[in-house]
Amino acid sequence: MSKFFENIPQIKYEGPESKNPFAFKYYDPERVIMGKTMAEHLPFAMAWWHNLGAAGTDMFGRDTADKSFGQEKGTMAHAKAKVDAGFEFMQKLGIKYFCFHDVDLVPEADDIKETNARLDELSDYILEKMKGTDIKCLWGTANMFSNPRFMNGAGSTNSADVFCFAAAQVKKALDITVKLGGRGYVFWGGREGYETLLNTDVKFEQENIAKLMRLAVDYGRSIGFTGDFYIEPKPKEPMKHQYDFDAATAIGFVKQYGLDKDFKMNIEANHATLAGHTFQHDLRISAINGMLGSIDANQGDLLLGWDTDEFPFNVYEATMCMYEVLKAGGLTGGFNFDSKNRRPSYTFEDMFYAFILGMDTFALGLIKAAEIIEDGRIDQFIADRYASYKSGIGAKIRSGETTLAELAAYADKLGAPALPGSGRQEYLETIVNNILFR
Ligand code: XUL
Ligand code: CO
Repeated sequence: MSKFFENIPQIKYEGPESKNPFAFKYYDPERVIMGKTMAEHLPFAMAWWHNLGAAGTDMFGRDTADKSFGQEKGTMAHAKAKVDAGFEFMQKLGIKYFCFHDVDLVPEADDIKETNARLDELSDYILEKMKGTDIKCLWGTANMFSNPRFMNGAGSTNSADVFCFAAAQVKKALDITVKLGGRGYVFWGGREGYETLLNTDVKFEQENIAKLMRLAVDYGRSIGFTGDFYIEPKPKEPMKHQYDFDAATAIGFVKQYGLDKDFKMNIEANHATLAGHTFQHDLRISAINGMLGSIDANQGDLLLGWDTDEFPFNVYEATMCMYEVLKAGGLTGGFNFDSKNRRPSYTFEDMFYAFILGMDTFALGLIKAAEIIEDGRIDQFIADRYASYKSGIGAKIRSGETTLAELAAYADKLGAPALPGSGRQEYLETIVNNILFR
């Protein structure tokens, strides 16, 4: 094994009383909760781009972290050193999955044939590395937003040549995902949107995005990809308006274009909050449509209007997330830390602290969500709240055995109906606090 992180010990579970910064306080992979181990509930993944690539550059300043891993950046030697560092990192934390964009793996060449040859070489190297470990690919994707050719989108571009280029990248990214045993394939439409309607044919662009997705499904199935395709909704940034605004919009889109058998949602916390929702909201909307597939685990800063991709720290949010995941019966995907260290946290130790924080936050969320469900008071309250639909006129409404005229006649007899009953929000929030802090 490589030795990039030789000063960092193997990260183990030591429990909430531990003061060891290189230990889990809540993530105990073997602990059984509601019939499954924590490791089964929480298939954590490392995002290749943030963890092995992002070095702190922002719009006002350059890198603060050294992610050269002893090689010159932009070379295949560097790409391989990232594989070595990534596997050492995942093994030290007990992380079983990784996610990648094509150009996270290798430096992009001017000619796509050369980029694809590099991807073949590097994926062979990863496959070799995977042997003897239990590390696998969670999902792959194509970066169709960084290169200037995608300035007007990929599926939604005005240029048929650029559309073909996007198709070529999707094809290769699918090949590599299948080769690495990926569970899923993601479409995040960072530039699938518009800056101004004055130059945009929205219907035409949306039809073309759907065509690219259909072509991807057909090709993926033809090469033996049996996993889920995911849309990762986001309302804006980099575009002013992105078509996959939120879960509800993206679900409507896949249903409209007949893609709903093959697609689920990959919900990112910080994208949901940018759309003006809670993380829990987009998880619930996906789950009730049978489309809660995977999660990009991070958190935003509600004081800032952009995608800060912070490591998850908010235990309330994580608890409500895990409540939705448990209720939905789990994910077909996993929990990808689409999160990056803050710019001043530039050391290798910080990379480990960040993952320990994120994994412990979700582990604690899982423990608390299971306690809320097992406690039962919230579920009971919700069941009671809708009890008027269990019998009588309510049951007829639910079963569809009534007419508007019958309901109007029923209302006539009521005079003024009673108030619908207290929502008891504060009582319910007290239950959550009580379970969180007992
Ligand atoms: C960008 C984002 C992407 C996707 C994959 O906001 O979340 O990294 O997860 O393209
Ligand atoms: Co993401």
